[in-house]
Order: sequence, then C-alpha cells, then structure tokens
Amino acid sequence: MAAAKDKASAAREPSSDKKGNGAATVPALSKDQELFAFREMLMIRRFEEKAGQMYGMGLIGGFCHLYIGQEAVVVGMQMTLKEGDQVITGYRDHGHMLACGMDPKGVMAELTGRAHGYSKGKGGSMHMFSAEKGFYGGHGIVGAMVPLGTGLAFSNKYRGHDNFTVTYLGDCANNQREVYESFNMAKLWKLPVV
Ligand SMILES: Cc1ncc(C[n+]2csc(CCOP(=O)(O)OP(=O)(O)O)c2C)c(N)n1
Repeated sequence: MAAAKDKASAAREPSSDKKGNGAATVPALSKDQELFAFREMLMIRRFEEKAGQMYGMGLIGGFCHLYIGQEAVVVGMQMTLKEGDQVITGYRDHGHMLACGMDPKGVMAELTGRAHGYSKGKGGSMHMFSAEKGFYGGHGIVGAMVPLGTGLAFSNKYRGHDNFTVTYLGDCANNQREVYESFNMAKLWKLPVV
C-alpha cells in the first residue's frame, strides 16, 4: 500500500526532463490550476449526466452524444490555449463548448430546442457555434471537422495571427479521405501540425 502511494505521488512530481527524453512529462500545475481543472471537469460531467437524463425523458430532440469520461481531454487542452485560438470538433461536442467557456444555459437551451439556444434552438446537440469563444462547431459528418480546422489554421497564417487551431477527431474519422487531403494541404501551406 505504502509503495503504491509512493508511486502515485512520484507520478505527480513534475519531471525535471523538459525534453521528455524517454520519461513521461507531467505538467506542473499550481493548486489553483488543479482546482480550476477539477471544477471544469465536474461541471462537464454534471451537465452531461443531466443531458443524458433529459434525453431519456424525451426532453431533448434529435441526437445527443455525451462526453462523459473524456472531460480531462478538453479541459487539459483548453488550459494550454490563449485568446484567439480556435477549437473545432465532431458531434460529441458538449464538453468542448463548456470548456471553451460557452454558457451552459445556452447549450442546454439549444439541446431543448429553445429560441435562446446557441443556434436559436434549430441546431441541437451537434450544431452549436460561438466565434466569440473560439468554438467553430459541432459537426455531424465524421471527419468533416478536419478540413475545416485546417482552413481555420490557414486563416491564422494568412492573417498573420499567432494562433493555434485544435481539431478533435474520433478514431473512426482517421481513415476518412478528407483527413489525408487536409494533411496534404497543411504540408503545401507549410502549416505546423502538432
Ligand atoms: C461521413 C460519415 N459517415 C458515417 C457517419 C455515421 N456515423 C455517426 S457516428 C459514427 C462513428 C464515429 O466514431 P468516432 O469518430 O470514433 O467518434 P466517437 O463516436 O467514438 O466519439 C459514424 C460512422 C457519419 N456521421 N458521417
């Protein structure tokens, strides 16, 4: 037990190897950052639990893809971004919207088809946007966010903006043609792809 505890605390120590040569690197988060991350993840989890419940009750029409279990992915990524960076994803998008700082009430209003939802109640779970918060959807077509995200990244370069575009995709999108075409375009436009 003691050994397991030691291992757990050692894993949380920031790595001194900044180059990550062979060693796993753990970001050094302050207590405030950890609390922020925890609150964000919990907010997403509670939102999704409620959305799932409401979907089961027939209060949400159309599709409703939940992000339960992946909260750390969007919260961690979001904490690395700065003002003006963009985020785009597929249809499993509630967690991304909340992590981007979109109003949970606006997202829930959209899910329940209300006029004050992010797409005036006409888009639903898969189609919400907020350019103000840097969130570019919400796309129902598997893989479609990749060329769109590449276009966003190109717009940053074209306009001389020092910004980053995060494009999320599921593993099922990996063999879609447009993903490879996007990589080719990114190469042609000399966009740094991480
Ligand atoms: C071009 C296209 N083909 C098929 C579908 C139907 N479809 C909806 S969800 C899905 C699976 C997607 O899996 P993945 O991208 O791994 O995302 P996950 O649901 O696992 O988060 C498919 C094939 C679609 N929406 N778009």
